[in-house]
Amino acid sequence: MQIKTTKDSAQFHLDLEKKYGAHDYHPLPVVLEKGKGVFMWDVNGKRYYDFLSAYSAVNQGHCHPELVNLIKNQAETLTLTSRAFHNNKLGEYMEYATDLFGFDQLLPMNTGAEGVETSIKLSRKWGYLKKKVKENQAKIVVCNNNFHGRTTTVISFSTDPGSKDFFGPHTPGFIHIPHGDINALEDKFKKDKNIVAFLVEPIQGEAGVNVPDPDYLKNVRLLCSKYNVLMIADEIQTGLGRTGSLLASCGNCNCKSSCEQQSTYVRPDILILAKALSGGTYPISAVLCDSEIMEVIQPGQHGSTFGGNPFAASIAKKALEIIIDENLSQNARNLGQIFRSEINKFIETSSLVNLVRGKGLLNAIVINDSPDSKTAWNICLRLRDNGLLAKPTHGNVIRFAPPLVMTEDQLHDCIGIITSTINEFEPK
Ligand code: IF1
Repeated sequence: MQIKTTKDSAQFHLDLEKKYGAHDYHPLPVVLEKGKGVFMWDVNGKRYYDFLSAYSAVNQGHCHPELVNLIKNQAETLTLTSRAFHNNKLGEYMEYATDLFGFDQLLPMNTGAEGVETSIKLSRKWGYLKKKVKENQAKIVVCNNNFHGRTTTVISFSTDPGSKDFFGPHTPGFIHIPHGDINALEDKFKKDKNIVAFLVEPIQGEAGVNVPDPDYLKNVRLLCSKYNVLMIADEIQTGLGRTGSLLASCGNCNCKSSCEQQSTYVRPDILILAKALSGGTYPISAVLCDSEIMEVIQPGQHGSTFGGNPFAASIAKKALEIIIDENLSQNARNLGQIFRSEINKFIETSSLVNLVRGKGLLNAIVINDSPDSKTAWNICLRLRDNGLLAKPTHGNVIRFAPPLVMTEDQLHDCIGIITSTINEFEPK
C-alpha cells in the first residue's frame, strides 16, 4: 500500500512538480514555504540563509514590510487597466526612476527578457531612422557567454548550446566578441558600419561572475560615442545596489552613498532593469533612455498587457526608494569587501577553492575541480543541510549573492557556514 504523503512534506511537493510540471529546471532539493529578510524556511520549518536572492531579484530582502503593505493596499485598489487608459501611479514612477538614473524617459515592461527585446527593437529602429542604416541590415554586438534571457531572439545570440540548440531558426544580426576585450569591440566597429548597438552585462552573472578590467566600461563608452553606436547596459542582475553602487555601469544616478565608482562614471545610452526593480515581489522591467532614442517608438508600435500597470508602477517606485533610503548599495559594497577578504584568507589553506571574484554582493568562488564534476553541486547540497542556500552556475563555480539587507554579523555567520562546509570536502 502506498503511504500517502501529507501536504506539509517536501516529498509531496516534489512529486507533484515532477509529475505535472515541465522539467525545465534542476532545482536544489528543498521546498520553501516562507521568506523574510535574508532568511527562507522550508516546509519542515528549517531556516536557511538565502545566498542566491533569486538571482539578485530579492536585493531588498524577502517580503520587505514596506513592499508588502503597499502591495496589500494597491491590490485592493487597482491592479491593471491596460495602457488603453492612463493610471495614477505610472507617471510618478516614471518621473522618480528617470530622475534617479538620469535619463529622459522610461518604457515599462515585465520580464528582463522583454526589457532586452525592447532595447533590441529600439536600437534597430534608431539605427534605421537616425543612423540611416539600410533597413534589415542592423547589427548588434554581443559578448560570448552572455545571458540576457530566454526568448527566441535573445537565445539566438546565446553562445550556450543548452539555451540555443534546437530552437532555430535563429534571429540574425548579432556579432560576437569576448567580454572585456575592448580591442575586439573597436575592431568590429571599424569593420561594420551597420552596427547600431553593443549589448553588454557590466559583470557577466551566469557566465560565472566575470568582472572586466576597471576601465572596460569607460572605454566601451568612449568607443560607442566615437562610432555612433548605442551602448546598452543590461543591469538586470548587476543593478540596483547589487555590485556596491546603484548601478554597475551608469553613474548619473543621484545615489546618496559615496559611490567608489564616481571616478569611473559610465552612462549607457540604454539601461535595462528588472529583478530587484520589484524587490522580488512581481515581474517588473524597465528600459530607460533619452528622448532622441525613445521617440523612435510611436503609439501602437510596442508595449504589453501588464507593462506599466499601477500595481507594478507603485511597487517599482517603492522598491527603488528602499534601495536608496536603506543605503543598500553602500551595505553591499562594505559586506562584499568583507566577504572577499575572508574567503581569500580561507583560500590560503584550502585546496578546493581556487579563487573568489566579484563586486559588492555579487560574488562567486571557483572550485578546484573539473567543470563537469559534481563537487560544486555536492557542496551546495551540504550548504543546504548546514542552513545556507546557494547554487552552482556553470560547472565548478558557485555564485554567492545574499539580499543586500544582510547585517555584518549575519555575513560572518554565513562565511562560517561556507568555509566549514567546504572543509568537509577537503581531502583528509
Ligand atoms: C532562468 C540565469 C541568472 C539576467 C540578465 C536578462 C535576464 C536575466 C543579466 C532575463 C535573468 C535569470 C533567469 C533565470 C535564472 C537567472 C539567471 F541563470 F538564467 F542566467 F541570473 F544568471 N539579463 N536571469 O540575469 O530576465 O526574463 O528572467 O526576467 O531563466 O533560469 P528574465
